[in-house]
Amino acid sequence: MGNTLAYKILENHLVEGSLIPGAEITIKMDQTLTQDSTGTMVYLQLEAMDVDKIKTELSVAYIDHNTLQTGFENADDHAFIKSVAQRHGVLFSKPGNGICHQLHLENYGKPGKTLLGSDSHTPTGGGLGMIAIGAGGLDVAMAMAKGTYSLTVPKVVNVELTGKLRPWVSAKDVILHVLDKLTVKGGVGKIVEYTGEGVKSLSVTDRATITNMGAELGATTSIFPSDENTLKYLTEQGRPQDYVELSADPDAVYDETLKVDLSKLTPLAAKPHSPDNIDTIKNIGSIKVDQVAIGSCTNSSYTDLMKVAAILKGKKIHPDVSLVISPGSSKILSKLAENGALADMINAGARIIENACGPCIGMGQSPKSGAVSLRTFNRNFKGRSGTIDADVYLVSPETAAISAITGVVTDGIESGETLPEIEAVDFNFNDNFIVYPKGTSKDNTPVEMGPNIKPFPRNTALGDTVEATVVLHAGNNITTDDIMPSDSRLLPYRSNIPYLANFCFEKIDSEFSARCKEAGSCAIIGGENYGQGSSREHAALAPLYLGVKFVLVKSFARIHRSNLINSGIMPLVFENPSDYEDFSLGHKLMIEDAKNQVRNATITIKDLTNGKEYTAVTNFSDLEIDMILCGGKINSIK
Ligand code: MIC
Ligand code: SF4
Repeated sequence: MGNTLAYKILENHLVEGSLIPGAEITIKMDQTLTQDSTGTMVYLQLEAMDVDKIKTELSVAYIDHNTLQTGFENADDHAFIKSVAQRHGVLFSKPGNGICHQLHLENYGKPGKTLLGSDSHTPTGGGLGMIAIGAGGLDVAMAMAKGTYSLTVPKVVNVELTGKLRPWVSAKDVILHVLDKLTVKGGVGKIVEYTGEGVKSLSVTDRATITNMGAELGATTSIFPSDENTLKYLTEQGRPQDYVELSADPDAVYDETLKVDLSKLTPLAAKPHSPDNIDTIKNIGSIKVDQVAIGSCTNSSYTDLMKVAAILKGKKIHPDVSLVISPGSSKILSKLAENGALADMINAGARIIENACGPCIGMGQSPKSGAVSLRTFNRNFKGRSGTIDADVYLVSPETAAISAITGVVTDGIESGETLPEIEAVDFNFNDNFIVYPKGTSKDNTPVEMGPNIKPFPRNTALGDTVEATVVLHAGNNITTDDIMPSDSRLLPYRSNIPYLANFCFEKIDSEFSARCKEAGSCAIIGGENYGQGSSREHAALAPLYLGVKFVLVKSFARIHRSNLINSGIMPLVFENPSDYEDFSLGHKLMIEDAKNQVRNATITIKDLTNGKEYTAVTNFSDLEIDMILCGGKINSIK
């Protein structure tokens, strides 16, 4: 029986455990990446661990999320990260260099290597044949300190691609189609592995668009083989020596298979307010568009932006549309400037903004009230754009560009326009945005701590009896954007949990933090796929700060579940999902003999308000039990 590519790489990196789905393993982590909005916590934690030498082959700290610098806070965070990076032998990518995932793909990703990133879209690296996983900041700090990462062995889903995409249909439509089939929780506990002759027709950046948005499936990661297209990409980036050929064995056995005929796909969109709310552009019809935003780690590659420039060339943006473009990296922007494509965009009436996450995380460019915004991004959760009543549609760069001209949602195929082939180019090596550390051992560079950088909250060891008041009864698919909103107003406070905690769950329940403070010891009840989306551990740290002891839901998203455990908060799952209905705000809950109960497969929760008893599934590994008993990962290491 042959092996999948994912398991081959995991096997090569196995430090502990065996590759059996559901078992816990520890793997060697070759590389890590951080970005600034999760990075401040990562480096505070790394400092707290007091390590002499980081154990990874390469670690990079990118600055790409908080680049507005509306006050001193963002710039202080950048300076803090730069100083700790310097101390610990971590490469520092200055603001303006571009978006972490695009930059990592261009400059550092290597087929067959493992990468852990404090950002949920780290699986972008799967486009190069890496096992690239998104995780909470503490796990990334640990990976730097120890060179390893522990995870539950995922199942492997095979997406078998045949055929070739038609013009106006692109990689974004492939992943939107997969999201339509598998949904935002369909990938939980799974790796999505792409195979089939259709793979050959997709470039590395196409593949990276697909693996990037695999995060929206809830998957642990997604991966493509490493083949002649990979060599071509690495050669264009000036590093052909990093190429190795990699693929699954021809007789590899998968847990599930989804067949996709690329030639049958049409332009698609994810309608408001979920990445799996998919429809064809044709069905959506000619809705009037107010804003078009092109960029983000999903669709900001050179080829994507060259296609956009070709569509815009000689045309005029519709008078009612604001088109903003944020290139993925400095290399891409400089190429667009050199070859005239940037002028084509500007002359058509596009607004060019910084190479950064920008509007994707609500850092500027919020659309007007009630706007329809077409975005080439990966998430369209309600309010994420910064405008609570905006309708955000996720589309391909081709659909975005043509719609910016027509002013209505437009299917490029129906438009009858021809799309030119984009020629590949070689990029010049440029590391002028990179600050190199002096060495890989800890040096004595002083840590620069601005006044907004506060210590992260720490939990205490689990007590014998846990009593908690229900402070929230939430629905399905709660995102970490719901739990800890992020926009230009709040992102500057990512290193200040006491302040940030005041805004916890703000968008769905403005009384939440006040209620927690009054209750003292709190419990959250939720539905399916609780904590989907971002890897931000702030969605666990703010509840920790507010006194949340456990979260009892129908099911969890992977990264958030880990972040809760890392913070010493118990993630519990209803044994009987219909019990969910019994709970409401103010119920007093009690877990007796908690220290022993957490070691069991299930736990009994008494509801002192209605007098009933409920069973919750724990499913904790030995490492997780230890963290919960100690009150979080840092305590458990100490
Ligand atoms: C996102 O796209 O939601 C973010 C912002 O990149 C997050 C990280 C964060 O919250 O800082 C992610 O995807 O992990
Ligand atoms: Fe940045 Fe958006 Fe990508 Fe998150 S999804 S890393 S905010 S570009």
